[in-house]
Amino acid sequence: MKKKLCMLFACTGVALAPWLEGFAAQAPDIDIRIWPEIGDPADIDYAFVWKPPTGVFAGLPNLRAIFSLGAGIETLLTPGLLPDSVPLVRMVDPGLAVGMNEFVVMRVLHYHRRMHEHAAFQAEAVWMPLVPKLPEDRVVGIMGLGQLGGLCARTLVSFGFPLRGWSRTQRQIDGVQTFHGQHGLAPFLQDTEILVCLLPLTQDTSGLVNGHLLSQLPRGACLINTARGAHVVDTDLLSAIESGQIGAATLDVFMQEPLPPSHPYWAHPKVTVVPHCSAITQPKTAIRTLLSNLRCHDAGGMLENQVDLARGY
Ligand code: NDP
Ligand code: OXD
Repeated sequence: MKKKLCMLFACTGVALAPWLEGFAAQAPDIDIRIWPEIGDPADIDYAFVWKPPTGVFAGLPNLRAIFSLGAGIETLLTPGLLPDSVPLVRMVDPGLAVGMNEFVVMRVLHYHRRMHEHAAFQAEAVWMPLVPKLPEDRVVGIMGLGQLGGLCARTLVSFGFPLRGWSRTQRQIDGVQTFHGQHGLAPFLQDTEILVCLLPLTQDTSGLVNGHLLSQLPRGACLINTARGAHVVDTDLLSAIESGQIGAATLDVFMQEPLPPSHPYWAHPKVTVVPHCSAITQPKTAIRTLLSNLRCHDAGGMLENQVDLARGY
C-alpha cells in the first residue's frame, strides 16, 4: 500500500490555526507534521516553510520539494540553508495577488488624486481644492511585471493611466509600454510620476532604488515600495524627499522589520509606513494552489513556480 504523503509545516511568524484548519479541510489525506514534532524524519516528502528555524532541512533523506509560504524567497537562499538538489517553489496565490492589486491601486489613486497634498493642508486647516490631472496625463511605472506587478499593471491600465513596466526580460502586456534590462531603465523612469516597486530581491535589484534612480524621475514623483526594504537606499530616499525630488512615499517593507521606533520614516509627514501587510498569503487560496502543484508532482508531473536558484527568484 502507498504510504500516506507527509508534509513538514515549519512556518514561524504566522498564525498557525488558519493554515492547519485549511490543510485539514483540503488535504485530510496528507499527514502534516508541525516542526519540531516531526516524528521519523524519513517520512517527510514535502516541506512548507516561512522563516524556518535553523537546521530545519537537516536529516530529511526523502524530502522531494520545499514550498515557500511567501512569494519572496530571498531569505531561503542563505548559503547552506537549502539541501542540495531539492527544488524550491515560491508562493503564487490568487488571494495574495488580489490583495497586492488592491493596495497598489489604492496608493496610486491616492497620489494621483493628490491626497498626500490634501493631508498636508488639513494639518494646517487650509481649505485648498487641488485640481487633479487627467489619468491620461499621469504616467505610472511598475518595476517587476511578474505575478503581482503584471496584475497591478493590467488593472491600472483600465483607469486610463499611461502604464509603463520594467522587467529583466522582455514582457508584453496589453496597453502597457514595456522596457527591460539595464538599458531600458532610464527611458522607463523618465516621465514616471508614480513608481511602484514589485521586484524580487536579488543581487541585481538590491539597492536599486537609490539616489541615482530617484534623480531620473520627474521632480515630485511618488514612490510605492511593496517589494522588499533592501530595494531602497533609505538615506537616499530621505534626501530625495528633503530636496523635493520625491514628493511622497508609501513603504510597506523595510531593511529591518519591525521598523525600529526611532526610524525617521515613522514620523515623516511625507512617508506612509505600512507594517508589511500590503498583501498577505491567504490560506484558503494558497493551499488550493499548493496542493494542486504538490499532487501533480507526486504523480510524476513538473512543479510550477519553481525558483531558479541561479537567477535568485
Ligand atoms: P515574479 O517572480 O512573478 O516577478 C518578478 C518580476 O521582476 C518579473 O517581471 C521579473 O522579470 C522582474 N525582475 C526580476 N529581476 C529583475 C531585474 N534584475 N531587472 C528587472 N526586472 C527584474 O514575482 P512576484 O510578482 O510574485 O513577486 C514580486 C516580489 O514582491 C516578491 O519577490 C516579494 O519580494 C514581493 N512581495 C511582497 C509582499 C508584501 O507583502 N509586501 C507580498 C508578496 C510579494 P522577468 O519577467 O523578466 O522574469
Ligand atoms: C511575500 C511576502 O513575499 O509576504 O509573500 O512578503
